[in-house]
Amino acid sequence: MSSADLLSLLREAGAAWVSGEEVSQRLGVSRTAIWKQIEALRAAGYEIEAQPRHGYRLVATPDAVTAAEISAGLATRRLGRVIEYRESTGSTNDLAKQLARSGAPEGLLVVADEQTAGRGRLGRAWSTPKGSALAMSLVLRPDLPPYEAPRITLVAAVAVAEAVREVTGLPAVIKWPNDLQLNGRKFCGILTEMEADMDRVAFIVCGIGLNVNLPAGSLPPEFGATSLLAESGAPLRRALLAQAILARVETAYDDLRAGRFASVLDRWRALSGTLGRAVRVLSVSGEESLTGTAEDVDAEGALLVRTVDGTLHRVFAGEVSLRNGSN
Ligand code: BT5
Repeated sequence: MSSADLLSLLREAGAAWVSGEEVSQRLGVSRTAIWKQIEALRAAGYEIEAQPRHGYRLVATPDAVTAAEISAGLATRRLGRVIEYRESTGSTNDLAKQLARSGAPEGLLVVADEQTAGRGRLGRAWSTPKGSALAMSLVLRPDLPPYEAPRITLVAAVAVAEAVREVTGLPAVIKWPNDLQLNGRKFCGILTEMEADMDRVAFIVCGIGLNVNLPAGSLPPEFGATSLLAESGAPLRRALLAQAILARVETAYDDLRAGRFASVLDRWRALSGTLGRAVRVLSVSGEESLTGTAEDVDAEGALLVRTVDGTLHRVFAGEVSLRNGSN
């Protein structure tokens, strides 16, 4: 018996007591073994009442992103059905890539309570303080040519924006190419990486970093960052948000695989804070910039920017800043 088995039994019972005898019978273990697992669960932050006459009762669960917490109530069919949890790891994207290389199936989720070397694009760092953020990476094996891989970033951005709106009611918007913002401040970043040959993607790792319960002011001001807690004033159970995100990613990913990517793009457009705005796009090297109006995003994830001379430019990478506005 693992503590996860005991936990699901207690969860099943809800607010009711489960007798020691029932636990012993259903899990086929001794009272002493049960007690050891109760202690292990308590050490992990679960509040469990124990009374000789009644048995055991689950009173409170910690805000954990463990496999047990994310699995309980997860409504997906394929994504996140297998979870690799780490209390602390360098980068969940790195671990997911390593597992994908050794054959991890589509849908594997790597999640960590803390990242010590979280990564953004172009070798930038991503902060994931312990106990308050969501850092997770999905292994996907879509049948796509490599140039269509950026679609996965659009899929994830739509899914996160929809999930955050659903769970918190906050008006999350997407900022091209891979940020999500609230009130012009970034609370989530997406890092999509792939391994491919010339024609086909071997696997994609889609990493999502989200500031959930970070207190306002806990990140350096130059990040222009915010968190869901800072915006709503209410702490949120991270596992609940992870479940909502996974469910939304699965739907959008199914749309992509079934030839309905146009519907994902339409939702991206509707959730975008970039389209229709006057923008300045700085190239990856930081040496060139383009000023114009962000007109649209295309099926390869490129931003279409119209400059004053009327030319439409396809921009594949870069940093966007909104003119006459904040970030
Ligand atoms: C991103 O890069 O926004 C992608 C971040 C992806 C993180 C996830 S977490 C799970 C998975 N495992 C990983 O190792 N990575 C993925 P980029 O657009 O390059 O933005 C990076 C910049 O955002 C940094 O240079 C900082 O300015 C800022 N930043 C760093 N940490 C932040 C945070 N927690 N919240 C908001 N901004 C942050």
